[in-house]
Amino acid sequence: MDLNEKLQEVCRQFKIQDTYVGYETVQMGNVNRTYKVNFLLKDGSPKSFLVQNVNTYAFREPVGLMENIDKVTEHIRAKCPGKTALHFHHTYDRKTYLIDGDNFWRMTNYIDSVTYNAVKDPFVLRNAGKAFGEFQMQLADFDIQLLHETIPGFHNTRQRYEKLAKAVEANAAGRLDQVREELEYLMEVQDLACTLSDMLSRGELPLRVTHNDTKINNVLFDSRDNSALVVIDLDTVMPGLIGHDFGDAIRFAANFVEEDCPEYDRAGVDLEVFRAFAQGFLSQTAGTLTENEIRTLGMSCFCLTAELAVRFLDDYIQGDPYFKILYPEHNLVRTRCQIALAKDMLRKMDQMDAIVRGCL
Ligand code: GN1
Ligand code: MG
Repeated sequence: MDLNEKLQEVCRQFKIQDTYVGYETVQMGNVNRTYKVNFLLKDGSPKSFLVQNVNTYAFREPVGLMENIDKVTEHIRAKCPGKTALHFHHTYDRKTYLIDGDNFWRMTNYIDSVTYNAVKDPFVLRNAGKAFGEFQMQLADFDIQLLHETIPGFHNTRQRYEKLAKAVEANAAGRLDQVREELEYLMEVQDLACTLSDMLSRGELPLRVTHNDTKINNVLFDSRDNSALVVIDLDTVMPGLIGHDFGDAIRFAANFVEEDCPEYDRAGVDLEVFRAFAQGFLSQTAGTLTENEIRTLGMSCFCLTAELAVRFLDDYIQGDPYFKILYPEHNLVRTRCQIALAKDMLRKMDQMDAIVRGCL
């Protein structure tokens, strides 16, 4: 069965009975595969849905993951009933997913919106910060115990380093000689990169319910006025630290270049982007943050950037089992770009800290 037939069949299983027109592959994320499927209604008007093939190598417990998403979206919906929301379709046996062999499918409404990978407009950035801050606040009273840990130790940087060390030892893809310099740098900054993880182990930072994958393209915006409609990609909603959400958002949005840009010398943190995002994020969250959380927001950006460099490098050394790649060196280029960004963050740490203080 080719993909076209497969998607048609998946839609049928999710009880869509309209006339199938075709699909478009959506460039969304580095882990799952996403398709926009297009239909014609009886009256001839078009209607689309999103179908995703969840990567079960990354998410070993996809059923638990869907349970998390259900609970979290219901919790938010109860608080803001009229708001735009992701809605997961159900199969004939009332499941929000369809397992077929190795494939794990799910289907949601398609929300007409715009997303941004790279944006400098402070208005958009403030709105993105606000959206993630608001998301965080909406889940402040959500019972952490209800959540499955969809990827255990997801932002446990120490554990990420241990995994890297194992990959180095195995050298499964024979790529070790190409990555000596990157490894050396990451080992040199290991303790600093593990600041958040270590503080968490010592009980110095509170666990919250966090999004954990706060790329700015996970916020859908209204194309008319650039207001934020909804935060998407709830696969990694888990107990986490505020710095995981803040740091990852800055890592992605405030970089002068995209995260896989091969011109490493252009990578770095744009402080105006940092400021706009921080203003939005802190406008929602400042009142609830502890002094330790505030003090580590700037450092969280470095931690999350170094952590992702470790993950990209680990994947490259292993022969790319985890992240989708477009060409053989993709994970190496990603690693180098994140390292360049991390270095610039260390240079600008005092400025980032000062901006955070200025937002309070
Ligand atoms: C993955 O697939 P996507 O783009 O939502 C990854 C994130 C990384 C990101 C880097 C579950 O997110 O942790 O920061 O790639 N998600 C997972 O682009 O591993
Ligand atoms: Mg994601």
